[in-house]
Amino acid sequence: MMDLKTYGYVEIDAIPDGLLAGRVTELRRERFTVMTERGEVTAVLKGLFYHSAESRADFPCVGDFVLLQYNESGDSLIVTVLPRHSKFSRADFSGHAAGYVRTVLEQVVATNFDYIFILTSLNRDFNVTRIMRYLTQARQSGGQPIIILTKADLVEDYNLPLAEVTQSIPDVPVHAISSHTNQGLKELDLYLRPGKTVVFLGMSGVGKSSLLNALMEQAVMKVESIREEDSRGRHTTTHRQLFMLPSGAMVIDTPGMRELGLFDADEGIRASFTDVEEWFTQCRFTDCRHQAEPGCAVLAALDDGLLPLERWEYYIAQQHENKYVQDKTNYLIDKRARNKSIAMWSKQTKKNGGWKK
Ligand SMILES: Nc1nc2c(ncn2[C@@H]2O[C@H](COP(=O)(O)OP(=O)(O)OP(=O)(O)O)[C@@H](O)[C@H]2O)c(=O)[nH]1
Ligand SMILES: [Mg+2]
Ligand SMILES: [Zn+2]
Repeated sequence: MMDLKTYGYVEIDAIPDGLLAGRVTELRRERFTVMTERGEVTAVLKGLFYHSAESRADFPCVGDFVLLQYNESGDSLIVTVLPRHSKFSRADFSGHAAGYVRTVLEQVVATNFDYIFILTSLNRDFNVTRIMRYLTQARQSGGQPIIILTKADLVEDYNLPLAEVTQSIPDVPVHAISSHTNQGLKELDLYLRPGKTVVFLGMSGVGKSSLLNALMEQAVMKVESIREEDSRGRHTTTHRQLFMLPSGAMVIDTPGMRELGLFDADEGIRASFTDVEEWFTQCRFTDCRHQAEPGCAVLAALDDGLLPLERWEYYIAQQHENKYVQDKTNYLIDKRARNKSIAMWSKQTKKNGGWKK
């Protein structure tokens, strides 16, 4: 018998008769692996799920605690997803054909984690702006972001990039590590405590699965070499999976993302850029666009060097990225509403005996 509590904290008042609680550890296509007190079971969604869920984001995801109808001889049925205490989502640009984005959906990457490890390689691809893009999203997930600089063994001196990160992002812990030499891994014990869950995020090839393997002290995930010169990852990991480390902490390994769309990231931007937005309150006009307005505190701060130009540019870049996703989403919602009204209208017309009476 396994105690589900070791798989993280979950508040379950009373489990209805005949149902079993568990945590989703793996998702491949439509089939879930769920850790329960009866051990690992495979499960699918109960049919009612497809009718009651309002969006795909309500579907169970790796990290979720669920209730299921246990089936001894086949797939169990997931009937409920329990409330999430954290969630990381990205905008999913599926249906992306010939530069034409057809759908932007919220894709939930992982849930119920305590920490988000944002991994970036110290190789040539090192880029602080990219870390900040992940950070914006991570800050509103409900988990605590930690920045992990990987492949420290590939650079002679990582103190420079390390300083660059701590300067741009003063409030988030940063660790430089190597999964090949185990350098810096001990520092991570701080987070990898029993019952805690960590999700690994970062571009393909940065070494997420390598870090997992190093922490597991065995190869549980496939790792494939990349060309370090141009850092093109091979998208080796293709599904998400939760592992329990020897320490009793859990890690969710994820596939590297091609692009990280921000999803409704307004709040995250506010959290990330309080030092920038503080200047806004000092502009002469409340509707200042900080472009050429007289009495603009942002322009003055840029002039005086009190607000570093790079910092301001990061902020603008982030705003644009977010607006892009929002516009796409609004467009879709408008379109959906329009289609719905057309459908209702034609139904009504039919009921009234057709268009021409
Ligand atoms: N030198 C060095 N190479 C590393 C280190 N960690 C990972 N690598 C290499 O980087 C390449 C990619 O590693 P993976 O662990 O597969 O990367 P990933 O982030 O899981 O990639 P995806 O699954 O595609 O998202 C492999 O060749 C690893 O051996 C490290 O600490 N040092
Ligand atoms: Mg991987
Ligand atoms: Zn201004």
